[in-house]
Amino acid sequence: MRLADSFRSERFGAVRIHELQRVIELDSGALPDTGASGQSSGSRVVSANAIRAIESEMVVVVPCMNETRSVIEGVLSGIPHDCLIVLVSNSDRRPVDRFEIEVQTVEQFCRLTGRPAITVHQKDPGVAAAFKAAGLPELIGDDGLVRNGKGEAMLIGMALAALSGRSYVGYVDADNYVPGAVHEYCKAYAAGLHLAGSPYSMVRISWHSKPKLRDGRLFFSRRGRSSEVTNAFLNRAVAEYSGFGTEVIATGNAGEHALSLELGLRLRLAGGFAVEPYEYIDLFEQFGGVLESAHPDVVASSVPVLQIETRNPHFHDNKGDEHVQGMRMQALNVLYHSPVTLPAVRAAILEFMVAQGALEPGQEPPRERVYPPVGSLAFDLLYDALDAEATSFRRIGWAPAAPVPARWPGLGSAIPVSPAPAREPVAAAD
Ligand SMILES: Nc1nc2c(ncn2[C@@H]2O[C@H](COP(=O)(O)OP(=O)(O)O)[C@@H](O)[C@H]2O)c(=O)[nH]1
Ligand SMILES: [Mg+2]
Repeated sequence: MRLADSFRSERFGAVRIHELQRVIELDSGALPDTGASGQSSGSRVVSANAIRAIESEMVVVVPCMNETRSVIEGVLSGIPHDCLIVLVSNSDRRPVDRFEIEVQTVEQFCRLTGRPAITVHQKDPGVAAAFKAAGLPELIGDDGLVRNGKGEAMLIGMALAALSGRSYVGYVDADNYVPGAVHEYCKAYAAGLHLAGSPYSMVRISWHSKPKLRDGRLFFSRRGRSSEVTNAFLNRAVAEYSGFGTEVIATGNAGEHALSLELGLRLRLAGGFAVEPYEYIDLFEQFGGVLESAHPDVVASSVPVLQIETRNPHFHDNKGDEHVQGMRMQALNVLYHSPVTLPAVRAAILEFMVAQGALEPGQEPPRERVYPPVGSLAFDLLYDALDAEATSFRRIGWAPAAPVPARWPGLGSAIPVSPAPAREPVAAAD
């Protein structure tokens, strides 16, 4: 894969956000790697071997809620062979058990391709019991089951990725209509993670266009409705520290993204659709140099965020205006309540939300749920309870390294169980 070079980046403490890099060639041939710094010719090649090396260490999590079987099949077909597939479903089990249909689809795919996969259902009482036993009772709602939400599904996926012993986790939505797009996202994850050159790295996708029908014609729009708002406010939050306006963040809502587990297991994930924008905010909170960090070793290192613009059109299920509005507000809710967000940004968020009719004047935005880091879990207890109690936990040609260690092997020390205390900013980030 050949990517355009990223010439500029914006720093927020240890977090280095690289400007958007285009995919120039999906397949760059048998050329050797030119990913190393100092070999810049406007583009960088990541060799097929380097991509494969990452893929064989990557878990791809597919959050899925009531998507059609043929679309799911297409998504599976696009995930590179060496990645381990984890399907986390919140699909209806009555009147028709849609989860069973999904499991059959995954099983059949794995049989034909000779590859492993894991499936799990978010509302399986055994899954709730396992997360409780492993030390994350916050995930459980009043009904005694894991809460609904995409963030919650991603958290389960990350925990299973850690159980697998692999080093990276990537996310691909189950409602992607174009298998070639899924394939490109995964290749871009691997290329980006290879180029990032840090144990604590993240790659986020910005698709080039999203086709829509307008007056009977296909129109390829550049940005989603929700992304524009989320990105504008995230950029404003960064600019307020540096004193310079910026448009560096183009992937605030990126559902398609991947990260090293070294980083992922330290992050606090938010619930629902706040999960993606909150990843940026938590990076700023934990590694931005503004608040005291529980991980001074990471702050002393570097946390690169690569943003890659892919070529395939992003074609996914249209879930309507209300859904988009809801997502946009969840992003603003988490930004508003973050201790790193400066007062001018908070005021702008309030003003925007009132103008949108999402808030009454004088009201505060609601708080979103934020979970402790997945790295705080006792993985041996998690596995034992899933194994014993979770009937939806299907291991298709996959078994963990025995015995499962309590802590993810890549983490030097245990991750603190409780989130780092929220503190007021003490110093400006650079
Ligand atoms: N497991 C699980 N998946 C979910 C949940 N909510 C949404 N999803 C899936 O997450 C992906 C993204 O959700 P979607 O509603 O399409 O949001 P958008 O694409 O960001 O507008 C889709 O594959 C959904 O099926 C949930 O509560 N649990
Ligand atoms: Mg979607």
